[in-house]
Amino acid sequence: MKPSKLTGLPVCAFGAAAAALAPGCGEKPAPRPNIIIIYADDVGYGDFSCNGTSAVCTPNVEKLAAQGVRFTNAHTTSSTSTPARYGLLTGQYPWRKQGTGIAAGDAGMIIAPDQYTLADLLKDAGYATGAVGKWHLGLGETSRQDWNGTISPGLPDIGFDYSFIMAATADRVPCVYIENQRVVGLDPSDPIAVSYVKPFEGEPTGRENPELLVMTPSHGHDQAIVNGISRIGYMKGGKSALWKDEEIADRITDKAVQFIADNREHPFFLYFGTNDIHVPRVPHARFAGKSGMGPRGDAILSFDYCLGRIMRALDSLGIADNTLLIVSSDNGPVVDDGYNDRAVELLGDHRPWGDFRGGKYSAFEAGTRVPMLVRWPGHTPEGAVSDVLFSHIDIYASLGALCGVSIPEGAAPDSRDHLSTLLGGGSDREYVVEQNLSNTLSIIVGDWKYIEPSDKMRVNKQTNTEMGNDPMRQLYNLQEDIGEKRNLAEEYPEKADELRDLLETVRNQ
Ligand code: NG6
Ligand code: CA
Repeated sequence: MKPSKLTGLPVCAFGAAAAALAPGCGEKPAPRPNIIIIYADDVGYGDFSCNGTSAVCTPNVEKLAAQGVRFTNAHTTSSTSTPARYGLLTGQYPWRKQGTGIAAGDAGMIIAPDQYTLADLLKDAGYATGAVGKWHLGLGETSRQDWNGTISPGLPDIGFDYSFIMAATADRVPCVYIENQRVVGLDPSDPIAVSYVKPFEGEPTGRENPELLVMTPSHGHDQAIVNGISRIGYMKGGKSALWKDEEIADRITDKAVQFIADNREHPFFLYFGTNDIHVPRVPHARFAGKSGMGPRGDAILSFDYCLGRIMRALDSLGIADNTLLIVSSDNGPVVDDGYNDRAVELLGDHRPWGDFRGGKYSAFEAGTRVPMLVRWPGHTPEGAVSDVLFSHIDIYASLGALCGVSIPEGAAPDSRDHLSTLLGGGSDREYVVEQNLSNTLSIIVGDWKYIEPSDKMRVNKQTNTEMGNDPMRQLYNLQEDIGEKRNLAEEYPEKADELRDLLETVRNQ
């Protein structure tokens, strides 16, 4: 049982249950704006032109920055997708829960139905709730889902009224859209089968049939072939339901815009996970070749365009002023993430990681310090830059505070209300904890960052990422050394001890 779920409360009904959430006499009612979180995939701090190191112009992100707050010190909880999304939606650090690492496309639900998610919270506050786009948090009970029926448990069990999702990532099977727990466009006479264990007889794979590929893998990604691109995992059937890679951005943005339009009359929460700019990068012909940086740069243009569509939809429906729009990324950037798409060769002066060290997968700043923009007209300052420390883990409690609802005991244990920071104000978080691919933890307190010792891989040679792992403990002063070049742990052992102890305290909480 969820802690205090108000089950059966119709969307936007204000019956007895909603009355229980109402403020007391004399208190100002919570304003209840619409809430949209656009969670980009693998977009680095430096990938947006508003952050100064991008060779790709992102005009819609710039417009958002001019109308709201641009954060320079915002952090996701993890440098990969599944744990970052888990932290965002549950308010619990992912390293507290087993099985929150990068999920296979056939993973069972990683957020248990009895967990009280951000979507549950907002649904109980009377919001219509929707999830569109990349999911990557598992579906069904186990990896033996029936992709041809209703996939259950699913998103309604964790608070989302509506969903139109990709099960995992574009480079993982099944390569189909799932709307409200059912595969879209499936022909029952051509059922889908998925395996992450063994290939299906007679089905070509990237490994065996490279002659069938239009884009070849640089590492991994040599299993099922869909649209001439080999993926992770094996899949058979479902031909009529397969997505077309170059249409993904349009399809999911259409659905996001539709959800907004359908719910314009009452408060809604939309979690929109873009596929851009994750591999395989296959942007629409509108963007192909337009950035001069190959598919990775073109995918950044595609992201920006989709953001523009959402912003225009809010304007044309007349609800932009009543909508809190948060744009960020699940983790930092990677250039070669497994396909030969010339991303490395064409990078030029573009610096996806900004001035930070590392990248996706890493404990260094580029792994988890992500771009973030927040706009709520009349409530966020215009064109402001915030250097205040902020973590995505706090989005949950901050939105709870915004809506004037209390979080049931035991839910969102690591999330704290930093609404004032989210809206561009002060109130520093005392510390931020981050996790890399190897589950090495680091902690930032003020100017200082401590990375715990780790024997794990130091450099991922495939992606060319410095992972931030070192058998020696690391201490950096981010104020003086944002590139994390000088390990000060030996020079300031007491500071290192202090951060280590705080990290242990948080870990054991
Ligand atoms: C890795 C994949 C990478 C990407 C990542 C998940 C290989 C060799 N690499 O295992 O391409 O899919 O998982 O990315 O398979 S994330 O942004 O969803 O976390
Ligand atoms: Ca990602």
